[in-house]
Amino acid sequence: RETPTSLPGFRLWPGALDAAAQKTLMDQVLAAAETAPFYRPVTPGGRPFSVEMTGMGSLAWVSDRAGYRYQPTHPVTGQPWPPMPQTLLDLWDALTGWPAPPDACLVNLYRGEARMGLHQDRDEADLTAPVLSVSLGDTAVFRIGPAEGGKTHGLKLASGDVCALMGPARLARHGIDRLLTGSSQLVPGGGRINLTLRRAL
Ligand code: MD3
Ligand code: FE
Repeated sequence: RETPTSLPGFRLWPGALDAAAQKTLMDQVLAAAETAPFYRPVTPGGRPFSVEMTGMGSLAWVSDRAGYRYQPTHPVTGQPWPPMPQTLLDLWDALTGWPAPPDACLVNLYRGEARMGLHQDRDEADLTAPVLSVSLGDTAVFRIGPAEGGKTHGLKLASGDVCALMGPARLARHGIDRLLTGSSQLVPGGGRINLTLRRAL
């Protein structure tokens, strides 16, 4: 698969997780969702996201009428987020080499027509720290372009693919156009799960 050479700081590891590792991680996410169920956030304007979300780790990103922020508790249950699986901490170390561990994992669930519009991730305190993304389940068409705007590049993210956004790519505009529904059987009931590991604080 081709990677966008025009975006220094974007790295893609196709098939970084083999089938067994994908299944293990899927089971860990499903176990976490038992105590921290997927919920549908709303924008500050009150518009529901088409993506459902939950989190793991000491913090996770939330959105509601009060705005976007990282918080230590699930917005529906009020309970702390479940811990980040060690496998994800190890993956962060191996692929980013960043000296500090991620403190937040946002878990996005896409089903059917769910998508995510082009945006920048800038709610984290330290925008020099990388973001690591792990895709599970159906393949998605991911779009990424320069922070300043301009031409974007579409590429497929398949189950087991991992990408990192670091340095000059950290403020890239990016989103998910659509799913290739039925391309994987990994997510029970179908769809795609994306995990993003970050340093929020
Ligand atoms: C590029 N998630 O959670 S992951 C998000 O597939 C988000 O659910 C998408 O965008 C998803 O904010 C895309 C790939 C990704 C994640 C973070 C980035 C790309 C990024 C941060 C900066 C630049
Ligand atoms: Fe994002």
